Amino acid sequence: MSEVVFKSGFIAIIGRPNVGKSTLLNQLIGKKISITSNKPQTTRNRILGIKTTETHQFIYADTPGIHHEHKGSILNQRMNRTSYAAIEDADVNLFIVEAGKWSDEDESIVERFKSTSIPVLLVVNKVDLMPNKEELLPFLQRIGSKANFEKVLLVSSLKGDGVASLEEELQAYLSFEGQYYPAEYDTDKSDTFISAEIVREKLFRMLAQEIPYQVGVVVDKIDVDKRLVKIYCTIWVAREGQKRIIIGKKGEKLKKISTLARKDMEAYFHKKVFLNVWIKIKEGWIDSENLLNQLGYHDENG
Ligand SMILES: Nc1nc2c(ncn2[C@@H]2O[C@H](COP(=O)(O)OP(=O)(O)O)[C@@H](O)[C@H]2O)c(=O)[nH]1
Ligand SMILES: [Mg+2]
Repeated sequence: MSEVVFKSGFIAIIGRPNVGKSTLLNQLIGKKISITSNKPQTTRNRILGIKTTETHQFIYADTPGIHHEHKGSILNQRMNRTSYAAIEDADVNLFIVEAGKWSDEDESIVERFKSTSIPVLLVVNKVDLMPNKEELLPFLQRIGSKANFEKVLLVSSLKGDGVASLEEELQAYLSFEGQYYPAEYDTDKSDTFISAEIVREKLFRMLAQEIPYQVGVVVDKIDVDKRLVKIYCTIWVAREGQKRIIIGKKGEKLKKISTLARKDMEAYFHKKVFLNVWIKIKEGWIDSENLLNQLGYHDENG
């Protein structure tokens, strides 16, 4: 009988904004690690989700969506570079697309993949929105031949369909004979980072189109007691008007954002949470190298 060798590896989750990358990561890990919303570019950093089984350690990198750069801020450019770096760091890449949809942005990501020798699995997500699988066939034929994909897999990240077989397929690509992270780790991110992300998710979900993109969240301090976690956080905005919108009439919007965030934090920490949120104005933070570093958007290329 041959002995089973434990194997680990990195899997990058790549695709244009809003195709469901973060939803897929959370489904693969079985816990909310990466925030999601129906607005593109909710994810700004590379976030690792780690799953350890008896025989394998899967290290998934959720990435910001790759988008056209023409009118990009420094933050936007950094997000693209983060995603490109993840492609090159992986043992295998998952190229996530939306069932029945194909755009120029998908096309330019394919071009990226053509210039690397790292294997790519094509993952067609949101198949729950196309219950008639026959309608999907012409689409699969058209995009399946765009590059040298190892496999084509159909999933619904929202419902979880196809996610277990995706994990099974991935085993073959994990090449390191050992373990990178302790088995109990499910992310590489700190409590500070995850807490700030939770607040950011609520801003994305509660505010109209433009504003969430101009907002940064920093958790300044976390005090962990036996039964209570105290979290002090600052929302950075670019203008006075944005501050007013976030606060809302009689402070109601901010109160709602804080309450929703606190509930998610309590689920994450398994403890009661006291959350204190400040809003501060700093003009042009989105193009300030300094503040971006402070907020944790490090330039992956140096
Ligand atoms: N119907 C459906 N919606 C999905 C699925 N996966 C993600 N979504 C939704 O698509 C939107 C974008 O998801 P998100 O994970 O934030 O996308 P990302 O920008 O690629 O990380 C959210 O509103 C998700 O709920 C899916 O399999 N089916
Ligand atoms: Mg995302």
